[in-house]
Amino acid sequence: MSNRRRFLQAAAGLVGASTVSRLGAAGLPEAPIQTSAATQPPLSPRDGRPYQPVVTLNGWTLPWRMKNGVKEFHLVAEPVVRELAPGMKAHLWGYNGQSPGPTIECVEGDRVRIFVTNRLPEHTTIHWHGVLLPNGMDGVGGLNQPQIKPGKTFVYEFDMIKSGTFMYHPHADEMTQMAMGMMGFLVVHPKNPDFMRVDRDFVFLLSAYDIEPGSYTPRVNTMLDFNLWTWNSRVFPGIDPLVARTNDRVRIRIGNLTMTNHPIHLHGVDFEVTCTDGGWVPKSARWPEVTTDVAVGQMRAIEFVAARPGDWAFHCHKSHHTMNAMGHSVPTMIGVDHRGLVEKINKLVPDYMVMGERGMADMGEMEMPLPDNTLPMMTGQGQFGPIEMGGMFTVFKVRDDIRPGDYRDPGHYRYPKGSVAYEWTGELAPPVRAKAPEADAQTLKVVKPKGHH
Ligand SMILES: [Cu+2]
Repeated sequence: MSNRRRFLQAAAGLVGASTVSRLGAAGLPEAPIQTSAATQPPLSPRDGRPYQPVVTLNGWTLPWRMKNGVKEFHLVAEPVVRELAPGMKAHLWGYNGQSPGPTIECVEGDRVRIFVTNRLPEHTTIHWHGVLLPNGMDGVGGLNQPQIKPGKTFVYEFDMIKSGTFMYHPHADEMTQMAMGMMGFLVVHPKNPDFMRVDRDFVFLLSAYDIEPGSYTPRVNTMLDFNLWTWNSRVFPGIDPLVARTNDRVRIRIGNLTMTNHPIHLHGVDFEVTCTDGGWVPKSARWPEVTTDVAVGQMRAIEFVAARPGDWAFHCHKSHHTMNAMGHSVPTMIGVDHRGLVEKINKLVPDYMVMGERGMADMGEMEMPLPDNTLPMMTGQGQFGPIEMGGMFTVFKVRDDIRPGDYRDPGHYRYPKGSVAYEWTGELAPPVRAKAPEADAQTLKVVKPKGHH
């Protein structure tokens, strides 16, 4: 190799290291990195077809560049540090500085070119879940393409022939890479911006981690006993509220890439499922719900009019999924009388506390000594006291005075006078208990099947 060629290569290396955008202009689009876990404002399209952008809960949308009519994106698969909630960080794998990766948004009819650079210690690929595309772009390592080795960049290019909500995730060492947080949303907006138009459009992915209290890295071999149930790799109270103005039409798109189903429940409205990862649901095929089960590998978009102002709970209905890291082997102590026991044990173990002899609600206020980098099991403070929730829980906040495009937390709801449940302080009559009628007692006769003793 000549000295001149060596000099040119060194110069090119310098350019690449110092100015990302100049490198982009030379060939590869730049790969923006986002490390904040705050919900970023929607990214309105600068060029290309117009659309109404989505808001990624505690996340962001990946900027693109237009090159000769093709939308170019650059994803970088890499180790990331993600704050799950204030007080706990996790060492995960993700894309462009975060887990989940940035949301990719484009429009039906777009041709997209997605560069994928692998900065992980092992090979990877990306599968575009739900997208109708040529077989060689489907991203199943070994089946459709060679895996992307560490340090290498692959290019995926295809036409978005159908609008809807899709996901992306590796199809290489999936168990490890998805347990480490590698996933993202892919939203294809309809070519007609008035089709299925809403005022607010939120997206988030369900993921789950098994992180031993006091440690940082998920255990990747866990099958079911996960201890952190997350929305966009965040747990309550680290999940931002979803904010809407009274009478806004709202869509919430929820993708599930955990190992179990999640019945997602919203208070204060009835909604319809209007889209799955298979496409839009025709009006005639929808029915009203207040909970929709999102199975593994599914996306459900729910839609409704935010008719009632207030602070409405929004959560997974599996009660263990609204808890943060907990020991699964804690015995149930309801009804067990511990009087005198604590004092005795405290002589041996100074920090010992009795848990749950009247239920577990005290956990919401309990200031137990926790290992470093560990969240309380349930937490979050409301205007009336501890909310006693963790995990997959947040608040849907509807207010009359929210401006279009404003997603900031409006604070606690100010209840109109006399509209909150209150304590009864009058007389209490003794309870009248019903007696079992004689007739019922007679029919309660146990008949043993013949041949049994
Ligand atoms: Cu759940």
